[in-house]
Amino acid sequence: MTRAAIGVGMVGYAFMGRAHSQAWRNVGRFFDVPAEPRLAAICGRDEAATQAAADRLGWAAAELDWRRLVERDDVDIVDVCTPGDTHAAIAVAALEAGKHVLCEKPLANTLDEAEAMAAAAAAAPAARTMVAFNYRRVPAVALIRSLVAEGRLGEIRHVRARYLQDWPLDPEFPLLWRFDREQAGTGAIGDLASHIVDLAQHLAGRPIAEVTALTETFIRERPLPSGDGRGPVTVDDAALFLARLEGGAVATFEVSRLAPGHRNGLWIELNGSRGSVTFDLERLNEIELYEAGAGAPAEGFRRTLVTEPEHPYAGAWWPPGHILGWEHTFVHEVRDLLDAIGSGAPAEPDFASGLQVQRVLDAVVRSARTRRWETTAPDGAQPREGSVQ
Ligand code: SOE
Repeated sequence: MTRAAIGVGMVGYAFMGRAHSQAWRNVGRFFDVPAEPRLAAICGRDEAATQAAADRLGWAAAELDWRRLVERDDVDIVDVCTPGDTHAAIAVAALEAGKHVLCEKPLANTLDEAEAMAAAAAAAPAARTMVAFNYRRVPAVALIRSLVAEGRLGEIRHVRARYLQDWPLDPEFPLLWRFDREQAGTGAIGDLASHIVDLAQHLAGRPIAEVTALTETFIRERPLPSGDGRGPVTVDDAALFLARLEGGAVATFEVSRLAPGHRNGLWIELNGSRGSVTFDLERLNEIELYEAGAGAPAEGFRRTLVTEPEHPYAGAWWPPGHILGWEHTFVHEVRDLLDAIGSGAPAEPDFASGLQVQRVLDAVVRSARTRRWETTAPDGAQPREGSVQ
């Protein structure tokens, strides 16, 4: 059977561009998607590099101006894989042109931009939007979400999350865009905390209502990429914060880019009134589940390998025990977006969910500055009485 085709245009071709390209290429090989992605065009500013990326990653054409990419008739989905300072302009233009949009995280660099993006999405109800919080699409994480939704852990009381990396540990590591507030908005907050804030809210099924935070920049200047002197780091290296979720759960978060030995260490635990569950990205095929009531001597955390056909996403791949990796999360992400486009159901997390994460990140930045609890409410109002106990 021949499937309908759907055209994809991607802006950016670096790390995330490569990860997303592989997802668009492979999704139809493994999942029964309603339309087969056609890799219509990829866009970048450097002509030779963009053409080389098109050839290597399998895109039919190379564009040098994202406005032209967005206007192309053969592009139905615009995939935004650029630094945060360009997300809003590209995504809003794409939505106004009637395209579906997949956008890398965090949704934007500022709350104003995120609000504009969510408003553009609301004004284009036929378009599906999705923020690329890919860790929701680890089968083990998706399984945790269903266990929580079924009530297997009882009422969620604690969420405990950290995301630690060490790639810029060397003070001689260059001052890339990720260290520049103009281009990246924030440092570990936008890059790393955005993921665990999204996971915490998604897994607990409740939004964060207020936070109290501290941030630190340990390495305050780095060599300029040109090799010509040094420049200031204008973002955070690390952030720690406490949060209250609506409905009474409490949470702790820690993110750092300067945690030696932690290459890409995302870890999250939820404790409910009846059980606990933990997930560690460095062992991403597993969960550790504790369910109270088994009684001695069987009571304790139990490891489950999440590769059975009945587990989320896993059945589309290999036989049980044939483990999956990081790149599969992007395949799952575009599968879910294509399904939403096909069915007309909302994609998740959409721009409204991305905006909620942005409100939390904004409250973290404010709280680190004011040294007070800060609300995530849009109008700055304190959480409604009773919503946070
Ligand atoms: C770098 O810190 C990075 O690539 C993040 O930008 C990604 O979102 C994360 O998934 C892996 O680390």
